[in-house]
Amino acid sequence: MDCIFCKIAAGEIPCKKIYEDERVLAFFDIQPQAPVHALIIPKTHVASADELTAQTAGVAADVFGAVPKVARACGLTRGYRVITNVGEDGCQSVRHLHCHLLGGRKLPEEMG
Ligand code: DGP
Repeated sequence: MDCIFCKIAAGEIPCKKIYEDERVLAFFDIQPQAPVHALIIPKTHVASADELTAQTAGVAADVFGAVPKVARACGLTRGYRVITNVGEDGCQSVRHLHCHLLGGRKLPEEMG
């Protein structure tokens, strides 16, 4: 499968790693939109939140379970935002489920 995040998870494409365990990987976004902009991905390929099922919901739990660890590793003591884009209207450019973790400044109130 030609998936850039699968290749990053497999170590075939380098990244600036923040956190890793057996099921998830977190690394800095290549196009940061905040002083801290991390991505958290499952090592298992799921295309987006829209593809989740009762059988694969644990993949989302793994990603969300890593959120506080990544936030602490990034020093985000004042809060942050977690976003997952889905599909064309959601402006999802990489079709591998991922959370954006944004922080390091007061973020705009607007969400869309
Ligand atoms: P989204 O638009 O929600 O699918 O976000 C995908 C993000 O992935 C986007 O902010 C840019 C980032 N990205 C794409 N390719 C790479 C890469 O090769 N390395 C890193 N670190 N980030 C990438």
